Amino acid sequence: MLWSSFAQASTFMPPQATKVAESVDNLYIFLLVISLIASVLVIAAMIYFVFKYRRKTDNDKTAYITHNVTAEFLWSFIPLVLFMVCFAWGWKVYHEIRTAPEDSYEIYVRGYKWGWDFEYSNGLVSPAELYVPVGKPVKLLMTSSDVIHSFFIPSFRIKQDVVPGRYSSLWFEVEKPGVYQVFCTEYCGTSHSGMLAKVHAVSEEEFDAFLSGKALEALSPVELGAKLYKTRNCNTCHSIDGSKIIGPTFMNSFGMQREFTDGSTAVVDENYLRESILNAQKKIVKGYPPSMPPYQGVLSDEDVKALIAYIKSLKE
Ligand code: HEC
Ligand SMILES: [Cu+2]
Repeated sequence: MLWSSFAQASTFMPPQATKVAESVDNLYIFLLVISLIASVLVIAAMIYFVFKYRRKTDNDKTAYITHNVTAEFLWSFIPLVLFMVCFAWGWKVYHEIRTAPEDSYEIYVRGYKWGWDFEYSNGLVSPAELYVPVGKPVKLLMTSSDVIHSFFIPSFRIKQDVVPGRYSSLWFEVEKPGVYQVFCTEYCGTSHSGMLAKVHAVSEEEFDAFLSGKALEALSPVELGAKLYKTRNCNTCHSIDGSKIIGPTFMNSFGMQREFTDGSTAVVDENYLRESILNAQKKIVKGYPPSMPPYQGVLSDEDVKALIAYIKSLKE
């Protein structure tokens, strides 16, 4: 549709991947256009009156004006009509965004500091990668295991707070296959900006293959660890090239001697890595802040094993 591609181009929005995105943009550009027209009219009238009614001589007198029914009616009635249009249109789009179709495919979402887990009806848990079938309505049931987060997919024009202790929901139907970015849009601490995920909108067959878990099992522990390092956002605090970010680098860390804030020391071995990943607060490495979140209950034994294998592999 011409209007809607105009809407997208003129608002600098990311590509519209859903029908809802189109509806949101259309309303948005309507608001933008009428605001623009109103501003031009008001400012033009103002400039015109400034010249027309300016004080011309020292003893100019202001005319005695009581009121003007026509003018007063028009400046009330025209905005009223415009506001009612915005209200009705907005309500329609809001309704579209809030009501998930009955036959939606349900996926559970868990937000935590700092990442997203997606859980499917067959028990498969996918960190940071949300796979959905194209052309089918999908409903997300979302909760948080710590603080308030917010789930935002710009290309779908939808966003919803994710709150501990209750479920909130969102729905969408992706029209075009592709990969779309997810952001957390509620400031939630140090790595809030790294709290990212990707939506993979794939064909029905690819979705079924993903659900059967084939793609995941094919990874070796080191490969899985490398993947978790990114999807679990370890990379926001730990580098793998020797540089210091927020935490120590993983490069060459295995086998090193570590000194802790309480004066004790330890060699970096498998058990130390395991404890550091699951409960970093137990031993704080000297010279670093105690800012690493605990991963107990977040990462599975399998995940921890893979991360350790990955850290061990980073030697030069
Ligand atoms: C918010 C930043 C942050 C995130 C995210 C984070 N860490 Fe850490 N990590 C730290 C800091 C800071 C330290 C050093 C202080 C300490 O010992 O707790 C540390 C220490 C460690 C240590 C001990 C390192 C050593 O060389 O002694 C390991 C192992 C570790 N983190 C693994 C991980 C893994 C695996 C992840 C991802 C699942 C992760 N961290 C995510 C900040 C972070
Ligand atoms: Cu967040």
